[in-house]
Amino acid sequence: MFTGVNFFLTDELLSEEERMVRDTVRQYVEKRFLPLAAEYHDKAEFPLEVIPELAQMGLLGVTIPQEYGAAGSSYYIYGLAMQELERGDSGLRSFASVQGSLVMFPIHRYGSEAQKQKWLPLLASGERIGCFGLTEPDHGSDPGGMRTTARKTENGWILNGSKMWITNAAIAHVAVVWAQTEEGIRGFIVETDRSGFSSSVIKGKYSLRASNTGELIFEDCFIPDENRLPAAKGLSAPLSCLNEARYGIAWGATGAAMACYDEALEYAKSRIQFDKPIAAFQLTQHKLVEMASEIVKAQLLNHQMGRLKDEGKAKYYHISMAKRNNVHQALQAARTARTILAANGITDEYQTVRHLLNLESVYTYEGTHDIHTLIVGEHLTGSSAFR
Ligand code: TGC
Ligand code: FAD
Repeated sequence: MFTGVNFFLTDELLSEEERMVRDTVRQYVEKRFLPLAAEYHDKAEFPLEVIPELAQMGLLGVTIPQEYGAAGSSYYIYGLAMQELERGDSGLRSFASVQGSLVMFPIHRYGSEAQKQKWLPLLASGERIGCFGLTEPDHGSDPGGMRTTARKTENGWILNGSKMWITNAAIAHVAVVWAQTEEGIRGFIVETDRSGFSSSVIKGKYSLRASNTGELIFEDCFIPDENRLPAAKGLSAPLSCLNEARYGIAWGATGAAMACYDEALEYAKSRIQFDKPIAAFQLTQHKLVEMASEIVKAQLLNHQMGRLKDEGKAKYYHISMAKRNNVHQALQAARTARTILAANGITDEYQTVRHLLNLESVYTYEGTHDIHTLIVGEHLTGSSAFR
């Protein structure tokens, strides 16, 4: 049984409730998800069967208030839950991130009361799946340049354009879509059975295979007025949703690092070469110490970020620093763990290589490592280096 990494007694930083939620999700991942993980990675599908179970545990829209059918928990609990889900697979955490932070959050923050009443309970229960369309084929790091348009007509809007690399694209019932209008960028709730809407799956991924990734296409797709998010105005609206998801990713990546470290440590203690466990060689110990040290640092960063977020003091640049650091370190940990597992480390008998492949996507999505460098750099220096 996975017991986490408690080297600096970071478990003592948790309240009883926080520890209980963390342990519940941990056990779920261990007993229910991990036995499925390699199979779904191989099939390149998201395991739809887990959705009602995630909902049951309150993991869809963790911080959305209970009056809308969600858990109404703290951001700290949200973070711990994402850590444990990504200990299983980044695709599992991605599903929860997108549903909660990128679909339910914008509806809750920018939607009308009618939109909230209609959509949030269905999304919290997993009866409806959502996706978030910001990135386009020619606009990834620079979403402000998006070309998808929403043209005003009588009683509604006509959407034209496409969104690329969208998590849940082909399994979603509803998409939160960002488009250029005459008044600037606006957000729309688009049911995926609307005429003029289509989606396709991106095949051939080596990374995040147990996650559905695809394209959204809008061809004169009519959206009624009541589907526009009334309070979402300008690029800051979708960027505010990214802050929520990036927060969860900083915790999640730490979970993936913990999984790789745990697997490498256990392997090193039992694998004998030159008549000794490889854990007894100095070079292996150096690798394990580096991994453990970076995990502890990431845990402490998450802890402070989580407390700040619950106090309303976490700024976008805090979250960027944590996403940047923790994903980078998780990727390093996965690579190092793979070297300890050596040949065995390239098979799906072990989790490490799956995490390693997944983390390549995590390094890129929700703002690449470079973009987060520039976000933090701009805050530190006062000079923007994006353009
Ligand atoms: P810039 O001029 O800096 O900003 C435009 C407006 O937005 C405000 N703003 C923010 N607001 C909230 N949160 C933030 N983090 C914000 N950053 C900026 C800013 O104050 C301004 O407001 P206003 O009122 O003055 O208009 O915009 P820019 O065009 O220069 O771009 C800035 C940049 C590069 C930082 C941003 O565009 C960016 O973050 N790019 C990365 C794109 C990205 O992260 N895409 C993610 C797509 S979703 C995804 O990947 C899901 S994967 C999920 C999963 O499966 O887990
Ligand atoms: P580009 O923006 O083309 O960047 C290419 C390279 O140039 C990168 O190394 C980048 O860091 C660098 N670069 C760019 N600009 C600068 C600069 N100013 N200075 C220095 N270097 C720079 N998007 C969604 O909207 N919704 C989703 O649900 C979603 N899910 C995703 C799931 C997966 C599996 C993946 C891989 C992506 C997903 N994305 C999603 C898209 C993701 O957010 C983008 O891939 C990401 O923002 C980067 O965009 P890009 O791939 O077009 O790279």
